[in-house]
Amino acid sequence: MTTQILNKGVSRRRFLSGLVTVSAASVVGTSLLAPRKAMAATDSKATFTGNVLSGSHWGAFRAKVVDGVWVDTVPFEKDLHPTPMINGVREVVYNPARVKYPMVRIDWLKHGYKSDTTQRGDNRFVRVPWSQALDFFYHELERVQNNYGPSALYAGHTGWQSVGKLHSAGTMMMRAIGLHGTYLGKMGDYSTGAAQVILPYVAGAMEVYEQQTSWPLVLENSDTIVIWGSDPIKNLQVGWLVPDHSPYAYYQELAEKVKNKEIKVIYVDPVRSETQKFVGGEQIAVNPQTDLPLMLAIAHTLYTENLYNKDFIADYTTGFKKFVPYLTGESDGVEKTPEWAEKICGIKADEIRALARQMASGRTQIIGGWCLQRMQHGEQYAWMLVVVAAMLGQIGLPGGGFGFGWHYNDAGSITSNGPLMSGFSGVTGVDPIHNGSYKGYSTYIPVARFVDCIENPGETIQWNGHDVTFPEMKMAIFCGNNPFHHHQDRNKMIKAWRKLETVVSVEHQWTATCRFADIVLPATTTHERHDIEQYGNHSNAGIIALPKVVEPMFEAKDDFDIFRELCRRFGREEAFTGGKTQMEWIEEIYNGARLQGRGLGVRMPNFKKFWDEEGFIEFPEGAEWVRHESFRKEPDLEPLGTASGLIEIYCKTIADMGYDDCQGHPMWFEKNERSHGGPQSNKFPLNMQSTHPNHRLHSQLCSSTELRASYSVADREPVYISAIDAKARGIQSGDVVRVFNDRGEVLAGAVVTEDFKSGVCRIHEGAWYSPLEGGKPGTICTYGDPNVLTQDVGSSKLAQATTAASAQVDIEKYTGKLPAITGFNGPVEVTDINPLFPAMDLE
Ligand SMILES: Nc1nc2c(c(=O)[nH]1)N[C@H]1C(S)=C(S)[C@@H](COP(=O)(O)OP(=O)(O)OC[C@H]3O[C@@H](n4cnc5c(=O)[nH]c(N)nc54)[C@H](O)[C@@H]3O)O[C@H]1N2
Ligand SMILES: Nc1nc2c(c(=O)[nH]1)N[C@H]1C(S)=C(S)[C@@H](COP(=O)(O)OP(=O)(O)OC[C@H]3O[C@@H](n4cnc5c(=O)[nH]c(N)nc54)[C@H](O)[C@@H]3O)O[C@H]1N2
Ligand SMILES: [Mo]
Repeated sequence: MTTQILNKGVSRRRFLSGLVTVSAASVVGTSLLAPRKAMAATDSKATFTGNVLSGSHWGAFRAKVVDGVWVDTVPFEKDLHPTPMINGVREVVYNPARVKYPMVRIDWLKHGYKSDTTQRGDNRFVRVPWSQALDFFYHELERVQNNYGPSALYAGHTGWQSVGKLHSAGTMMMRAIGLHGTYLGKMGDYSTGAAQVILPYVAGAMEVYEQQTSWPLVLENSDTIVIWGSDPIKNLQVGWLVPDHSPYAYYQELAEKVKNKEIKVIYVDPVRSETQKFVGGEQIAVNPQTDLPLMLAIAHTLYTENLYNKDFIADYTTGFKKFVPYLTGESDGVEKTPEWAEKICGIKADEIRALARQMASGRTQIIGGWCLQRMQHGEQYAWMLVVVAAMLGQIGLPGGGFGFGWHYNDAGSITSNGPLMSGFSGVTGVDPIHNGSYKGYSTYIPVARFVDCIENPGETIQWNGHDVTFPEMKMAIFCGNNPFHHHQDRNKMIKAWRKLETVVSVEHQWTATCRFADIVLPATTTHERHDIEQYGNHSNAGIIALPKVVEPMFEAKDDFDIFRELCRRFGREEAFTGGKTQMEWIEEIYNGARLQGRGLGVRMPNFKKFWDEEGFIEFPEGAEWVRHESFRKEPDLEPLGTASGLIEIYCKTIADMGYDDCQGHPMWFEKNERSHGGPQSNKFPLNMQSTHPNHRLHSQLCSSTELRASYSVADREPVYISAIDAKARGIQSGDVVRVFNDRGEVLAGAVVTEDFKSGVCRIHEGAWYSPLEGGKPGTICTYGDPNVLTQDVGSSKLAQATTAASAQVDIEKYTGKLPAITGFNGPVEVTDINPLFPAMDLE
């Protein structure tokens, strides 16, 4: 998929070719392995030359610094499978989109909260002094709390920020704003919004973020592994904490076993994934959004051919009897046979039967991804996968059952015996100054419905058995996330945004969210401040120091200092800092782990030795582990967290909510738009995936110019299109194309590929929104943001999660004059206005 675009005359010197699987020691020069004495917290950096060990969402690395400038990046020698993205991290510090100074949108500077909000997005800003920007921020908090109360202030919406136990940008924001007043919060996230709501009812836990069975046990015990809509090789490149990439070694072993026919791996995916290319195996190229019919037909086969585990169903589940009439068609007149499913999902009935028999023929591990729950009725996929696993009866056995988190956070690695570090806390126990009334509005909203909330104040929706009444949002604060990348239906969003009086963005990259903000505050990157982080996610392989690599650029301040100074304005500075400096916080976090380590028999050096000399501590390896094993061994003593303590194939709690779009057992619901003969497919025949990027973390690194040049096509974000669909449209690799539907249009660079089934295309999420006419709804995006094309409706009344994956588009060759790409150059600075004497009435 990526190979055609990796040779564009860009200097390839820096880029590793694919995942580096050789021992990194052969890549790392000996000088890099020397102790890091020179990097003490107190050292002057301006002229520093040397190597700094640090970490990121993309892994740990040694930064090569010359005269205070970060010039090169070498993967950490303990990371045997570093991602090529590590080379883009340096460019987070140095790129044209860095937020350099506090900036205020010109019309907001003139008229404050009464500004002309239709100008938002035109990207004209005025540089102001820090003190003034923070005065504005504080003034707006006061005004909104006094005039409207907490429900008008939205400040709990967080995102992928950066690693570091201290500098958690979202936590800093919530701690500081929470000291000033209460505010409107959010529930759930974009990642697993549907699965995390339904799985606790069905399987007793969220399942998505939990550790999975240790890979060595899977490799030893599984006969078949079914990877259902998941791409671990692509997605394990990043981690919420610093990833150690240790699972890649197991995927290599798996590839060996596939080659030797010891394990069969089957991918249910409309696309030949990076994992399939890495591991090998067979693909069931299901039509997009039709996995439920396929799963139901598997269940039907298991049932009618008597291949299901009756003892497991009897002892560990509840409600099977209420589900069977749906399978047989007794309840709705439609028998869920493979022949029925074939017409919808595009997989031959015989192939479906063979798949069901294969799964029942031995030990089968089911690995489910999350994209399938990021679509309409996404809850059904998660539920039905558990039901199929329950019918196979191997839940809790090594190498059997289901798992929903294998592609995330080093899952399947062996968790160490080390202590876990705590972090900076979002709550202080100190009362806020303002604690006003929510006036009958909800105190929280489901996160993916936040634009609906702005658009429809007063409206009541259903969410997880509750009424949620949208308040009238007036002010929103974003810190460590990028809603103008992550939210769906950009043009709807731009229109709704105009209702907000004041938007604050704390950022180090001039994202589209900054363009659509009123006050922009420049933050430092991780690499311009000190911090500490866990090395390895589920593996918790150790602790790594994240010392400053370079001095802060321009006027950037640490989130800690930004919010500390904000809190000073209302007398809560001490409450915010807890009376500690940043280094004291880092030391305390370390010492907490050190103390815990003693109880575990893990000896750690004192903080000074760790920080000044070692910089990295490795924990002793822990024991292998099997997910759901305790439940299987002792269902009475270790019940699941469901109402019945059992797996709920029929769930009374959900049935009692009375929702039409999520009922008492898993079902197939038609989508409002779908490819392959589904609704809207005549008009917009291609399902557009906006899966997670192979070359980025969401929108992060998109502004890394050199890295972007390694994958962009004609300077645009790639759109992957099947050879058949490309031929029918006269499109070739390298062409600039227009991707469009009734919601909007984007330009993108075509990559024609045999990896995609006809009727499916893909633009990775996170491509920066780059409007031709900034702020104008409907304007074409010159770079290729897929969220111009996605729809913004909830998955169902149960979870109200994002449905980004339910999007239909068409593509044509673009023959017009090519517009320049607008997204990556920062703001248009207006200088003929005196920022110190704004016309704005601060009342
Ligand atoms: N169409 C479509 N849309 C999607 C998805 C999809 O699959 N398809 N996936 C969704 C999912 S699962 C997710 S998790 C979201 C991700 O959505 P986000 O979390 O909003 O995405 P990021 O691009 O990681 O945004 C993080 C922002 O924080 C900034 N940042 C980094 N470090 C710091 C810091 O130290 N301080 C401050 N103040 N800022 C910092 C970065 O520059 C970046 O702009 O996207 C969602 N959107
Ligand atoms: N490189 C990289 N890794 C990441 C991230 C990143 O931004 N970059 N983000 C991280 C985050 S925050 C999250 S939430 C996770 C996301 O993890 P997921 O949501 O699981 O990942 P995606 O990459 O969106 O999609 C996974 C697979 O679903 C398949 N798929 C799409 N539609 C269908 C369908 O209709 N049926 C079937 N059967 N399969 C389908 C896609 O082809 C793809 O192979 O990834 C994490 N890992
Ligand atoms: Mo996510």
